[in-house]
Amino acid sequence: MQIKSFEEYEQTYALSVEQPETFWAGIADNFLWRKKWDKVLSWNFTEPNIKWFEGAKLNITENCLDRHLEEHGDDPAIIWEPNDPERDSITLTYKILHEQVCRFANVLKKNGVQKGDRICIYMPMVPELAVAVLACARIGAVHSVIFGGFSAKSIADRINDAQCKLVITADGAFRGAKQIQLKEVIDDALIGCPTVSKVVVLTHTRTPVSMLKGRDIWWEDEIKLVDTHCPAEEMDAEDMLFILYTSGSTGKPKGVVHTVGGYMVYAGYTFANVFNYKRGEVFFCTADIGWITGHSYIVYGPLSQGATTLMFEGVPTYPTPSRFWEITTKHKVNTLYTAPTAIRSLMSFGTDPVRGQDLSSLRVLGSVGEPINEEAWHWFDEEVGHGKCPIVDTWWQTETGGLMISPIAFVTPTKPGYATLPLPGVQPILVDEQGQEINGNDVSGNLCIKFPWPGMLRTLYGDHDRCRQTYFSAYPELYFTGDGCLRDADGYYRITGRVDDVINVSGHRIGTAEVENAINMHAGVVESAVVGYPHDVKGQGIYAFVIFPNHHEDAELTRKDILQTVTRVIGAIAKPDKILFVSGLPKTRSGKIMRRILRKVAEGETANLGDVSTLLDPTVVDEIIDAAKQA
Ligand code: 6R9
Repeated sequence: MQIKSFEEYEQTYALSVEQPETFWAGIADNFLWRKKWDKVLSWNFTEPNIKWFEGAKLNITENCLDRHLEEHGDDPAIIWEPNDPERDSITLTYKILHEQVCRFANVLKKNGVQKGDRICIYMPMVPELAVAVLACARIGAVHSVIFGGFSAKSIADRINDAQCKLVITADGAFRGAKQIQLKEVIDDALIGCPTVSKVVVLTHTRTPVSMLKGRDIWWEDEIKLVDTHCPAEEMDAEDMLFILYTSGSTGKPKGVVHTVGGYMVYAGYTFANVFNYKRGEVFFCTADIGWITGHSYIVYGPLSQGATTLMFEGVPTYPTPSRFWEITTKHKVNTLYTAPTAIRSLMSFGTDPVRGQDLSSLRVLGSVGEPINEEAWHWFDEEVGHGKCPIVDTWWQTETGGLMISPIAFVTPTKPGYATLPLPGVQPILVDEQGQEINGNDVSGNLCIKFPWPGMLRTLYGDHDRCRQTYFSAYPELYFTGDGCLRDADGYYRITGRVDDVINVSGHRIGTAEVENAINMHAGVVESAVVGYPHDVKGQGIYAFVIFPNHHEDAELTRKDILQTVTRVIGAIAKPDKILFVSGLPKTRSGKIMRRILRKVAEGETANLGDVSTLLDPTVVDEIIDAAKQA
């Protein structure tokens, strides 16, 4: 499946556009199917209705596990590096991972889980998390993994939206110097979740936890009661594989749905190609499995290719800012796939931490999650890659399932800040506000995709109409990404950032409306408006303008109360970096908040605010500018 030269890329790309079905059938032939498809693709972007490999039967875990056993059963599948460098790392071979997955799948079955049931997973970055994900897939249960930074309320909303039957969690998680009480958060969440009848709890931090009789069971006890024989459930290509919640323009998170066949082919194909993975190499993706990057490039993509995937429990700066480089040295990492925010944060510690380590094993570097600024790109290139490792700047989304616009390592000439060119099968187009295609080069517009690819989302769980409205209605017959983009004179793509009300904080998507809703829940808050602003490390920070007429004399105290509320309602990841108390918000006569103005204020660019004549009360702007200057 690997493309070896730029010429071959061009030919492959042309084939993928001219004969998409032939192209993808050829790729899909590299996977294990119990029965091949009757039809490669049927689609329309109006409803939308997208089906890949219709009629095919398979189980993704047979591709990720069983098919490697005979020849590569003793190869390492997962290397786990704990938060605490003093603790031993753990290696699971394909044989052992297969056994553990089968065993845990039997635990799920024994506890009443059936094909199609939704399972919530809220776990630390430990091998059992990958085991839990794959065990669901083994028996056809739909996993919904929730990142460990979300609050009880966020979890409850997600569990209720998907009507989950069972939750898999752990007592706690280690994150750097901190401990997170996962089970306690789940206990709080489940007060409002009538559909959950069982909770499986893994022991990890050994913090005391409450175990409710009849509901809560220990992972370690359960696996003793079952054996390791668990035939894989036969799935249709279009059966649901997982739901993953992500933020959008409105307050309510969206349950993005991916299906088995297309997702597998897409995650596997993009992994093998873009990173130029060679068997035996160690692939280190620093994301958490709670995000799409972890789903596709820690679990499914690498394992489908028989790769060795490294799972790291901790954070880049613990116990010191050389942790990533120590891990690279210790496990002879060949590919390091991380986020610009991590690079910027590590850059701020200077070159000592990185120069002290042996990074000679590195062959390919990757970036994901947000635009990478040139300074970070060069630092990554020079200090980490020593000028010899291609950097693949991979643009994609939860909704796309896998990489979309990205260099292919050793094939596509790279350019700092550019995701470069579309991968085979991906047909990007730039449109103006009216939806007219913008042709030619040296142009910019809104990024859309005009033809389906196997990894694309199929629906939003329980709300197909919202899926249509969000992605397929802005521009008829196109998938709208929500990103702005430019195409330079060479035809290279550079993603410039979201054009909707989503902000990207440390590579995490956060909806401004979600944060506003959370702030507004705090007693005393009349109204709020949230915008993003440039932040040196996080990429974007969260700036909240809050109307709070009678706040505490000590404004700092009220600010902390608001932060606490946001942490309760969404989770610590959504805490505003700045809160400005104002007496009014700039609104149009029809009552819409003019965020454009607030964005300028947040950026500190108040000299040229543009036209404010449509405002109901233009004087609030002066007041806000004054308040911002004093803050
Ligand atoms: C994979 C992932 C998706 C949003 C996306 C865009 C931003 C991701 C990027 C990038 C510039 C890149 N984004 N990769 N922007 N260059 N290489 O991050 O998924 O969490 O759904 O976020 O992230 O704005 O629309 P997700």
